[in-house]
Amino acid sequence: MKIGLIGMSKSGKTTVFNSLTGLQIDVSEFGVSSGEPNHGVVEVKDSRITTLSESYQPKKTIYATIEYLDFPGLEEGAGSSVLIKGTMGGLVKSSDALALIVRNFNDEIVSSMHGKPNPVSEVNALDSELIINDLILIEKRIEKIELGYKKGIKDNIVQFEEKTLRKMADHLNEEKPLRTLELSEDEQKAIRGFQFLSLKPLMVIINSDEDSYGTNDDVISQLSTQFKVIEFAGKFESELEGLDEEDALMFMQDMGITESARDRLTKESYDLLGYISFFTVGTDEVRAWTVEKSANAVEAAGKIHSDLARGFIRAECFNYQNWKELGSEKAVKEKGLFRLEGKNYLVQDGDILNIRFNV
Ligand SMILES: Nc1nc2c(ncn2[C@@H]2O[C@H](COP(=O)(O)OP(=O)(O)OP(=O)(O)O)[C@@H](O)[C@H]2O)c(=O)[nH]1
Ligand SMILES: [Mg+2]
Repeated sequence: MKIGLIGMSKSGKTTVFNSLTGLQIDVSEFGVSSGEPNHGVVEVKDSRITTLSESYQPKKTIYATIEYLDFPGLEEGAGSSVLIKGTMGGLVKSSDALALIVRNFNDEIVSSMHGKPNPVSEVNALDSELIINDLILIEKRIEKIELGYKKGIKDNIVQFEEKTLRKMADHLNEEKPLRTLELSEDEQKAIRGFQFLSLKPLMVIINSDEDSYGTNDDVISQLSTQFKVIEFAGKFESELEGLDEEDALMFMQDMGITESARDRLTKESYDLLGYISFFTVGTDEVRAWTVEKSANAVEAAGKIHSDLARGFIRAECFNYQNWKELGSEKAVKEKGLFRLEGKNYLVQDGDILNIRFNV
């Protein structure tokens, strides 16, 4: 899973990135960060995998991972941002979800250059950037389609695409992001080749300072009508990284933070994207896999290897929760909770699967 951290200049993206990844990339009030985005991969420390691993004692234990990309800040000014162009644009577009980091901390120098913090207007400005990006993309495509019409290239498929794009443009022209537009299955198919930014799953991270953390309900409830919103104390949390676990926990408790930024964002990301985890276990390897909530057994098998999907016969299946409660695979079988599932079985969070397949 790949999450892109985007936001206005100096909103604390790199600070939050450091708290998520444990890296220590330089942050400063000055200067424009440019060039490549920062990149970090974090294991999802699912306690279920840890417990399974303690029991099966495998040679390898493999957690799921989340990849974070920390992008340079956007400067205000419609559609001019580096985010949207070139390789950087490609990377933003390849993210599964975007986390919008907005400034909600007092820093005199940053405020003198970028104005006082105003999370709500910052979110709106950013959403507008995404909207404009998509409008430009659509206009370019429509121009191309029209050029094609002049050359006599006009079939039902391209006409339907044009109609869909115009419907989307109307929505965007009302300053509404594409994530709020309903599209039929056919319409979704017609635009599958494009990567629209305002269509991407998006969450808002309010980056508050230590003093105001936990007292921003007004802002949070305003934004929550449109977005999934999380509050972080970015700088505070990035400074916990150097401490040992006990001290870090104590500082967090003092602040009323019950879970690390990393754990919270992980949960919210799975939730936002509608992802669940299933596991494979054995003496060789205990491993977590990530699939969409609607995935069936064949799709889950395909995550492991395409051969397993192609030759799929049945999935042996039991659930982590039952295993944990009953204590062993044997006990799960005795209770009749060890099942054989077919292709169309909808995989559940915490399922432990073994795919039977033909080679
Ligand atoms: N008090 C306080 N300061 C913060 C917080 N987050 C970031 N800062 C400060 O704000 C400045 C900018 O932080 P960065 O993390 O570099 O911000 P950025 O969004 O990555 O900046 P660009 O990449 O240049 O857009 C630094 O001086 C940080 O120490 C925070 O939560 N509280
Ligand atoms: Mg930065």
